[in-house]
Amino acid sequence: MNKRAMLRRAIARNEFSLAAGVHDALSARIAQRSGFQVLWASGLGISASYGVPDDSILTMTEFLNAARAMNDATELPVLADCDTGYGDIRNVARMVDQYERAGIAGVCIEDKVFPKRNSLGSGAQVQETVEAFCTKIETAKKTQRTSDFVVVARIETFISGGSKEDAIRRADAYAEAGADAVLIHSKARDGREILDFGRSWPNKDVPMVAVPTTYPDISAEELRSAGFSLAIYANQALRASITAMQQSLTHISKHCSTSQLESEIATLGEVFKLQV
Ligand code: SPV
Ligand code: MG
Repeated sequence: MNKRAMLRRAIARNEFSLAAGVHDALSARIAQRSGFQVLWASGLGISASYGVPDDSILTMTEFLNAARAMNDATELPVLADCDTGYGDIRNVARMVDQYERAGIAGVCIEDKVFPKRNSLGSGAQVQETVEAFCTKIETAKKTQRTSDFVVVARIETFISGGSKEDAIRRADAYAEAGADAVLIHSKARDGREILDFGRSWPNKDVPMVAVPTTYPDISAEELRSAGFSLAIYANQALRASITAMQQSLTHISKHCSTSQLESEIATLGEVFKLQV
């Protein structure tokens, strides 16, 4: 099965899958070996790997190169976080053309105005009009050459303080414009608005995606029961690696030795196994 068909199957309404947010080929391989079905080429993760904010600072080419490396290194389908589509509809058309040529299974674009700010940070969150974003989705769907390329529409209503009614209105409009799935994002700590949205959206054909970062007490199983098909664990690998690197490097600089650390860190043999 090709990777686009794999992604379609992974997110089908009657299926449930887990995606790991990754930022390079190495983290993508580790996610594959850990049992995930889908890779999320995280804009936050890729930006962090360059040491810059996730605020539309990197170019499309830098995000694409990272997604291509993940795709080439694994058998898993890559769903690429493409922020706002990197500009207006002409940027969206170029983006779809380039990601599709690189073999990426699908792209996700969010209904915020370019340049966007990371959804979980303190920056202002400015949403596109429904009409403007529908034009972006239509452009993406018209541009794709392969019928199974996936376009996910991400709704930032809850991120920008909007209502459930607005989120549902947008989900309906984006589905009508041709989106293959909708991602509903939230920064609430209890996850209630996400579960509520999942249970209330009447569309039973278009898959729903959630990103349980700020609401870790909601399990993947609860998301599944609320009607979601994909849970994206977008930044846990990045955060785990930051903690591990900080602890190990602080240990070495303090003790000027690695003898007490060796059993805590991956062996070179494990590194070599990830390089095949
Ligand atoms: C990402 O991983 O880049 C995302 C999810 O878009 S979030 O950081 O929550 O916006
Ligand atoms: Mg992102």
